[in-house]
Amino acid sequence: MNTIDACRLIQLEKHASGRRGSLTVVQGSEDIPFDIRRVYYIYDVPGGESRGSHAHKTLDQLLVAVAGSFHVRIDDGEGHRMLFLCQPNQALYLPAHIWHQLENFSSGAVALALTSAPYSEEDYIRDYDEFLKFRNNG
Ligand code: T46
Repeated sequence: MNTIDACRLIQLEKHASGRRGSLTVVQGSEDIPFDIRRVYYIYDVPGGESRGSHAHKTLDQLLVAVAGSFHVRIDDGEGHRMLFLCQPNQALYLPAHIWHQLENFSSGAVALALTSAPYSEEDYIRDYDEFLKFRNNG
């Protein structure tokens, strides 16, 4: 069972090309510890709204603030931590079993998620008491 200590910030390489701007690459199983099977992104989040508020049974993810910024609250049932994502070349590795919530989105923020598996509603635990039971039985 993963704890919040397994969540970590990964510094991605930034290829700066002067006036032409910057480019960052994420290679599955090289820059991050899983193969990338799916990509989704969250945007147009109104001020004060949050996303997530669930845990995954098996899904590993990488979250990046490719524009703007947001906070990610991570919780393993015993402790919690708040992380701030604000750079397109910094990623949060968020493994399975961690309750997470994205909040405090800045105006224009875009949260990019690279994931280890296709979408499956069965993989979600959306009730916090059920999450605690899952962790205790795991
Ligand atoms: C997560 C946080 C950070 C799909 O049809 N396919 C997909 O791949 C995804 C991710 C979502 N959807 C549908 C399911 C819902 O009808 O899009 C709708 C919104 O999804 P959800 O309410 O799960 O969105 P969030 O922001 O609460 O959660 C998402 C991810 O689902 C989740 O894996 O960790 O962002």
